[in-house]
Amino acid sequence: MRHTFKIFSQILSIWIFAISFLAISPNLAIASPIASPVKIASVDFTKQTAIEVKVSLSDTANELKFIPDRFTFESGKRYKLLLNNPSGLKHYFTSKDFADAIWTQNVVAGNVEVKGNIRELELRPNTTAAWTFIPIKSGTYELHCVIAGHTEAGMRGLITIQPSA
Ligand SMILES: [Cu+2]
Repeated sequence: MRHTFKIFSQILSIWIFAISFLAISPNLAIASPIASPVKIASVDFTKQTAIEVKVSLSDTANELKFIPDRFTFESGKRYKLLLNNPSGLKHYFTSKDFADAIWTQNVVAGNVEVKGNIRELELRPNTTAAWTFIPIKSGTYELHCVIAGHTEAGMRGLITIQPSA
């Protein structure tokens, strides 16, 4: 009987200790990792404001070059490449490796919006197009115009995708 009372009083004292501890530290449960899980940031890349970059395919003097001919993009950012052909000749913006390293949201030309993968763009004289994309894979990609003689004459460039900062 005495032994039972001793065990009972020990259990009771443990309970009193536990209850008083919780009363003193009411934030203990909230501070536990189960109560406050790590928040994982969700990012919708397509909702970023597009960074506008302009490129001219040749010029009014029909020079065979891209203006500018060097581009640097950052992986994970959203860009709108505004292409313009002010010359009297048809030109191409061709960079198939670059096209494989990006995700194309759309290409808008005139009243038409094209969604899905784009490999190259052909711009007839005095036309424009807007290519919205998000770079995915870093690297340096060669750009050129596929019309016979144009690459050789200087219609080429380099596109660099840098890893996200
Ligand atoms: Cu050309």
